[in-house]
Amino acid sequence: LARKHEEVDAARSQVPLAELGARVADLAPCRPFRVRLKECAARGTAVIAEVKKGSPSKGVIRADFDPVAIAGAYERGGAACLSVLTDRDFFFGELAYLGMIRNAVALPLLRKDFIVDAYQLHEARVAGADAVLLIAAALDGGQLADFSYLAAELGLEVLLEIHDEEELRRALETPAALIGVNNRNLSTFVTDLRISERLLPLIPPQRLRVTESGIHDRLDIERLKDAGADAFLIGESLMRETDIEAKLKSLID
Ligand code: IGP
Repeated sequence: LARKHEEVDAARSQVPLAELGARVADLAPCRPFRVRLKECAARGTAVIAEVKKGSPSKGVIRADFDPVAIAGAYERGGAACLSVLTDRDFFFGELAYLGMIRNAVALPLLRKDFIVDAYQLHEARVAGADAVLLIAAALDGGQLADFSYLAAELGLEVLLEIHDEEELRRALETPAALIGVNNRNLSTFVTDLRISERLLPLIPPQRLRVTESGIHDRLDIERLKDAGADAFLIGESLMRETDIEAKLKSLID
């Protein structure tokens, strides 16, 4: 995360916060992330499909990576919303992918990155995000509260990611409407759907319950629905497919 702070400082010296703030005033309203998930969940299966070239544990997972083409395939395949990796150092992402994808599809977009500074929330809004990921493991209670409040002021929705009971307890102290249970152990990178089976039932149903990582097929989705999942964040198993649209359709119906 030290590297992330350096990255933010570099961005801030290029475009000062005041300048980003001034741009926010002229932006179109955000696309409704939670409402779209709820509508898709009511009709069937709400998938947040992730645009991700690679990851720290797997390296590059798609050599012919074209973020706009992938976003189009996700939209045609019936995705509810998209998650866009913007972290460059670990996930081969770019902030600019948000704007490119926003111009190409009508779906709400999540900025997937490591948010450690309020500057990144302004940056997300200006770049074209409708929602941001906040990771409980990386933020203390004060930061979670401050970032949630600022996100709401900027019109951004928050997906608050947790890995265990202690993080869940802190998440429930914030107003986050969307809570994500990450099935990936942060130190080993191993995914285990039993993490969602343990934690999803502890989340009050007024919050929208998202399960993240390690979801491969229709069987996984049925199993996680039984545990109380309202929405599914899926990256790698889609990104590895030649026919992304067909794979997504097979997960949804
Ligand atoms: C997607 P998967 O196993 O389907 O590729 O996982 C998503 O959950 C994962 O990319 C993720 C992530 C994160 C990435 C979850 N939380 C935080 C970066 C930062």
